[in-house]
Amino acid sequence: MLKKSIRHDWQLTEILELFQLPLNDLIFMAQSVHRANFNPNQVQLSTLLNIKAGACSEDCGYCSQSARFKTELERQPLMAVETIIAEAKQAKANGASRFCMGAAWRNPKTKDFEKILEIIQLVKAEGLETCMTLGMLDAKQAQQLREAGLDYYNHNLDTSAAYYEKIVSTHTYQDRLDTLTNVRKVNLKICCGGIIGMGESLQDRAELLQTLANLEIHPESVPINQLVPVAGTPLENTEKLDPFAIVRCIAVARILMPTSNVRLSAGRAGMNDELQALCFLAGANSVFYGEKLLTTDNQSTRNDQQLFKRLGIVTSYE
Ligand code: SAM
Ligand code: DTB
Ligand code: SF4
Repeated sequence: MLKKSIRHDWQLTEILELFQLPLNDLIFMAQSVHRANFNPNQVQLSTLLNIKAGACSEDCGYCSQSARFKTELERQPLMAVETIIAEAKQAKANGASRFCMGAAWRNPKTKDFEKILEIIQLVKAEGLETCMTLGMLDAKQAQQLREAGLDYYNHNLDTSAAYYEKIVSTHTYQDRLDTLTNVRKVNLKICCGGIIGMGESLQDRAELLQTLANLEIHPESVPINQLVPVAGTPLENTEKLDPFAIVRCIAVARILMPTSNVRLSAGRAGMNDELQALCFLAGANSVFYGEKLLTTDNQSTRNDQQLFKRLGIVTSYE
C-alpha cells in the first residue's frame, strides 16, 4: 500500500501538518514509507569535486563562490581533465558510487563545453555514475550532456519561490524551474533539493517540498542541505537551527517522495553521530562522502566508515 502511493498533488496544509507532528510519529511514518521502498540499511555515497571555483556572477546569499562577496575562497579556472580523473579514481577507490562535479557558473559557456563533455565520458569510463551542476542550461546544452552520457544534473530550488527573492536577485525561481524542465525533457535524472537554516519559515520549507513533490516526475535525488555559514556572505550570521529541524525536513521529504534518494547533504560536518543516525532513521539514504564538499569541510571518510559500521549500514552501488 505504502509502495503504491506516489502522489503529485500534495496540498500545503497536509505538508504543514506533517511538519508539526510529534517527532516520534513523524519518524515512524517516514521510516515505514522508507522500508516499503528501500533497504533501510543502505546508504548511497556521492563524492563532490569543485571543478571551477569562485568568481561567479550570481549573488546567492549563502554562497562562498559569488564574486560579489568578500570571502576567503581562491578562484580557480576550470580544472585540468587529468586532475579531475585522478580525483574520480580516488573517490571510486574510497567507495563512492557517484561523482558529482560542480562549477561556479551562472551557466556554462561555449568555450568550456567541449571539455565538460569530455570529462563526463572519462569519469563514466572509470565505472562511476556522473552528476554535474553547472548553473542554468538551455535545451541544447541539456541534450549534449545527455548524449555525452551524464546520469544526473543537479540544480536546486533551494527554498520557496517567495523566499528565493530574498536570497538571490540575479536570477529567478522561474529560471531554476526552466532549467529543470530542459533537463527532464532529455531524460536526464534530476538531483534537486534545498537548503534549510537561511532564516526561512516552516511554510517556506513546506512550499519547497511541495514544489518538488508536485513536479511531474519526482527528482530521483533530493539533497537536503543545512546552511554552512560562510564568513563574508550575507547569511554568515544567520541564527543556528534546532538540530531536529533537519530530521523533520528529511522525514517529510521521504513521505512526499517515497522512491527518491533523500540525501543528508551540506552541514553534516557540524552534526554528531546521533543526529546523523536519526536522519537515516527519518529516511535519508544518501550522503556526500569525502573530506570536502565544494568549498567547505565535510565529515571525514574515516568517521563516516566508522559510523556506517556502528550502525550496520551498507554502502552500495545502486
Ligand atoms: N552554480 C551552480 C548552481 O547554483 O546551481 C552550481 C553550484 S551551487 C554551489 C550548488 C548548490 O550548493 C546550491 O544550490 C546550494 O543548494 C548548495 N550550497 C551552496 N553553498 C552552500 C552553503 N553555504 N550551505 C549549504 N548549501 C550550499
Ligand atoms: C547540493 O545540494 N549540495 C552540494 C551539491 N548539491 C552541489 C553542495 C554543497 C555546498 C556546501 C558549501 C560549499 O562547500 O561550498
Ligand atoms: Fe554562483 Fe551557484 Fe554560488 Fe549561486 S550558488 S553564487 S550560481 S556558484
